[in-house]
Amino acid sequence: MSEQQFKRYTVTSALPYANGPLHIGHLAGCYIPSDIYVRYLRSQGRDVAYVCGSDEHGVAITIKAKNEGKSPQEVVDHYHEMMKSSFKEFGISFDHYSRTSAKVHHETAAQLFLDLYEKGEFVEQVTEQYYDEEAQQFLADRYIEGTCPKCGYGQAYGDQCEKCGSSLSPTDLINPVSKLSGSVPVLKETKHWFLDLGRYTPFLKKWILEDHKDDWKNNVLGQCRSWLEAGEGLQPRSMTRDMDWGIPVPLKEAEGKVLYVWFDAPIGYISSTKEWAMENGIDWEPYWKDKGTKLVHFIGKDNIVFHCITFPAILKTHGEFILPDNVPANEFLNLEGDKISTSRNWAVWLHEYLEEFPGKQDVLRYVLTANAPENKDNDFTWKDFQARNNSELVAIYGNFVNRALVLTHKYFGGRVPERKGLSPFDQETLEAAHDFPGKISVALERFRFREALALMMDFARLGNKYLADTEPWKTVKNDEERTGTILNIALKIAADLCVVSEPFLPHTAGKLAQMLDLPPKSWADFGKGDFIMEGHSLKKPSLLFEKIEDDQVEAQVTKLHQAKEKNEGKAPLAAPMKEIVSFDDFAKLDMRVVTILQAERVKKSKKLLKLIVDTGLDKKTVLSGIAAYFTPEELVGKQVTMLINLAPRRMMGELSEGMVLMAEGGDGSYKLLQPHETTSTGAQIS
Ligand code: B3M
Ligand code: ZN
Repeated sequence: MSEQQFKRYTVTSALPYANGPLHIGHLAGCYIPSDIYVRYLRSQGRDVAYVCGSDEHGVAITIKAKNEGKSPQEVVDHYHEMMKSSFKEFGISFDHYSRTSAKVHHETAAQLFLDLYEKGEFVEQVTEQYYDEEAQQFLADRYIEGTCPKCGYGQAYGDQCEKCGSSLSPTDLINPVSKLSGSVPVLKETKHWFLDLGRYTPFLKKWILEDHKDDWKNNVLGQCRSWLEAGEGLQPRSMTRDMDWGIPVPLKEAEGKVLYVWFDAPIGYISSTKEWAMENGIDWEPYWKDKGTKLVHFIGKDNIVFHCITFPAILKTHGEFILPDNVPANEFLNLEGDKISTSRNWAVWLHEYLEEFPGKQDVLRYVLTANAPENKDNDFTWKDFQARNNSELVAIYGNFVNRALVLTHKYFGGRVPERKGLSPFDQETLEAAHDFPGKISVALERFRFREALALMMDFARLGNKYLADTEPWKTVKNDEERTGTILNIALKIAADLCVVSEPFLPHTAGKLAQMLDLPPKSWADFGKGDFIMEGHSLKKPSLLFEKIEDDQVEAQVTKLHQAKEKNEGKAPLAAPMKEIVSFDDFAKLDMRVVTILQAERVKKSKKLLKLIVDTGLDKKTVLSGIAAYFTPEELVGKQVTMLINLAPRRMMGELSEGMVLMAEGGDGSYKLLQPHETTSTGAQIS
């Protein structure tokens, strides 16, 4: 379909996980490109719904909550607000920003699951999955860690090894350990609902590899090809999980199970559109169901399989929905030559940037677009940030606009002078100026944002060079009419530039429009006459950009390295403090120095040791989860500390009558607590 034939556009950007603040990698990956695209479409007068929201489900959230000692709800509430405000500050102009905890979303996702269930699209399967007996929980995806069978990396996740990139399933891991309790998980049967992706392969192959081979980006086609043409074919994927955080599976027999986060999250685009439409009294359905709608998903490369394979398979088989017309995924942005990493604190955080470079949102938008990882991974450096600001935004765009306005005020009292008697150079310049909006359009419609931005800057360069070559500050000495023509042409370029730069630099374009006192103009107005006329009065100019000094960027680089060093050298984070207890509650605990008399392994348990201890009052049996750290032999005869009045508990068929006290290091190590010097067995701890 050619561009003009689309009646409307539904544009989405990946729903960011509400488990941390946003950084420049997020902006560069999918939020700036989608915002540029949408601002351009609106300027063309097209009908657009631009939707996004926070992704609030999945293990990404529950693990963060556990690490912070908070509830998942507290985590998502905090980051949802924080992300929403960063997007707003950077001018990301969503029509609607929702969240997957929203009621509409829970209902929409559950309904879609039921629709597929009723059509018989799911394969129900009982499989063995890892279960943590101590935490009494199945261990989904990233709740399990172990050694990668492919490369030997010790901390591979249940779904992926971050070292070698292999995608894994939990049972592939060697020496799996539960991240919840540190215990060795056991296999236990559980039922899940699988989507047999293999069934959709012929359709997906035709739709992606044939129908879209010419309009999708190569990096996206390449990944799709490797999924679709892999030897073993697409494997069935479970669309449900054993977890208590998420959208309950809407089936009676699925109690305690929730929808897989990658089933519900993309449906969040639909729910967000519904919310937007409801709030504005519009019908949401054409935006998802009418063939005249162009659906575009902006994402990062790690989300390609879900947006090009899983979600379209779901939409297609459901039957009522349109499929994406394009999925212009970006590659990754690195920072100062190294992978951006939240855990290593190697990132430029948006909320910090806003504090340190107030009012400079457009500078970051500009640099991240100029260096966008459009076809391959790319690097952000502070030196390049400074150079692009100083030698492009300040020296070309800012300088051109400022000269045109200041000179008009100086020579013509701020009124647009008449254009008379064009020189060949004037004509050439006007023709070139006339061509820019069209060229930029073509690049934008093809998702070539770097190219479009470079053209926008070339347009400013044209204006800047025009003034440098015509030198109105010299002609003014003896030819006022010529000077007027020059400034008229310069102001025409400035007004056009204002409109074409709005998608890229919305804050700047807003200021420029004010200085020019430009009536509301948009892309659709090109070709309908000049935007500002002779005699039009301009407002007072002020500088659009300012130079960034060496010490400012050096401070950023230093900060980055310091944060990283601190992070690498520092002791693992201490667990947060538990609730305050009264002295009376504390006094109820009977803790003693005891002596270990016997120690042996517990059959069928990799974790437990059975200890017989002398408490000074009696002998007690204790089952302790320390088999991974101590041999029975080294324990016998040792004095350790123990809580002796803990209610007895049956474990692996044995009664445990207390608890040996241990110190759990943030690195996962366990140490026994022993008296500094030998003391009498039964000594009370107070
Ligand atoms: N939250 C993953 C991510 O941030 C995920 C995207 C969902 S898009 C529907 O990489
Ligand atoms: Zn590996």
